[in-house]
Parts: sequence; structure tokens; C-alpha cells
Amino acid sequence: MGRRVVVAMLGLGGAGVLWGARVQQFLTRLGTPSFLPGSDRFRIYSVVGSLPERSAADYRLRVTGLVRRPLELTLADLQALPPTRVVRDFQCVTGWRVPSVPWTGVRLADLLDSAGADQRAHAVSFRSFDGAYTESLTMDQARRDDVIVAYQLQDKPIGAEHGGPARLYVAPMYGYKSCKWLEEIRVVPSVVPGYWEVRGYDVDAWVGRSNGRGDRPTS
Ligand SMILES: Nc1nc2c(c(=O)[nH]1)N[C@H]1C(S)=C(S)[C@@H](COP(=O)(O)O)O[C@H]1N2
Ligand SMILES: [Mo]
Repeated sequence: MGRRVVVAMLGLGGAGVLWGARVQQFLTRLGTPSFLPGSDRFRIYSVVGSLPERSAADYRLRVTGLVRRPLELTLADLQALPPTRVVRDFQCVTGWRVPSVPWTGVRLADLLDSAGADQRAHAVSFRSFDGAYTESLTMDQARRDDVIVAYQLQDKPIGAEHGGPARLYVAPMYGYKSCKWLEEIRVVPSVVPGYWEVRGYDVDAWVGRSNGRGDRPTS
């Protein structure tokens, strides 16, 4: 099994392949069997062609923009908030799907409430500490119960390859909504299309009714 590991590092647009020593190192660390159930496995994506890393101790998440109380949270702060566990299939718009993946984290709605997000703001923007990736949701989407800032994947800390220490997880939408290496949540007046959205993918990325694909919804 261990020898059959293949991890595609392709961006959606075929931005390039990354196959460095670091990737090998991650794969070695992961161990394969529990992580790769048959062919239903995650591909590791990074549009910057590297895997950004931030230690749990150095990690900070900021909640900014149209808020009464801007927040700067450590990983411990996040972990001290009431946790939510969501188990859904994970679907990438390029076609791969991983069945029944458990994610644990904090509801985005709770963070927006803690920060005192302006009731009149219509959207939320997300920024990654990879320096390139951005995403967005409408305020209604952001406040769903199945939209979380996740710090556990498959009941373990989220590794750097999957966007840890913490990433966004938007259960009902295609994987590109789930911004890895999450650094900033910004409350904004209206939706700002994200990295893949300015490159042609749908802003409202519901699995099953967007991007011209007939996928089964993940909910
Ligand atoms: N920062 C960042 N977040 C990202 C991406 C990325 O390249 N960079 N890729 C997106 C896409 S297209 C998918 S399908 C998922 C893949 O998550 P994984 O790399 O943990 O499998 O992350 C999403 N979030
Ligand atoms: Mo994706």
C-alpha cells in the first residue's frame, strides 16, 4: 500500500505539479492505510506550489473588517470554544470525492458573533497565510451550522498539507471554498470573488447545483 501513494499537486487550472522533498516527508509522516481508503482519497492542493507551515504556537486567526470587536485568536483560543463535528463527503470540482470525512472545529457563526459582525454586512472574505489564496461567502452562507473553522481532520490535528493548524470547511460546497491555512476572516459589505472564482469557477459553489456538474450533494 505504502508504495502506491500518489498525491496530485495540480491546481484546478493545471497550475503545476509540485513533487518535492517536503511532500515525500509529509507522506512518510502520514502513513498511508488509514489515510487513503482505496481511490477515494484527498489530493493535496496548493496554488503557491509549496506547503506553507505555521506551528500551533505561532498560529493566529484574525477576525476583521465590519466588526465591533476585531479578534486575534490563538489555536488554544479556538479549541476553547464549543466544538462542532461535521461528517460529510468532501467533493472537489475536478471530480474526486472522499466519503464521510469528519472535521471538527468552531462554527464560523460563533466567531462572527464574538467579533460583533455588522448586521448590515452581506459577506465574509477569507485569506490564507500562503499569501495567495482567498475565498468568500455570503453572510447567510457563512452563518450555516455546517460551515466551520476546522482544526481537526479525521479526529486528528490538521496537518500542514491539509491547511492546518486551522482551515475553513464549507460542507455543502465544492472543496475550493474550504480555504486552507486560514489567517484572516474579514467581514465585508459584499462578496469578493475568491482565487478560483476570478478564474471562472462559480462563486455560489453548492455541490450538485453549480459549475455545471451533476454531483450528488454532500449534505
Ligand atoms: N490556501 C489554499 N486553500 C485551498 C486550496 C489551495 O490551493 N490553497 N485548494 C482548494 C481546493 S480546490 C480543494 S479541493 C481543497 C483541497 O483540500 P486538501 O488539499 O486538503 O485535499 O482545498 C481548497 N483550499
Ligand atoms: Mo478542488
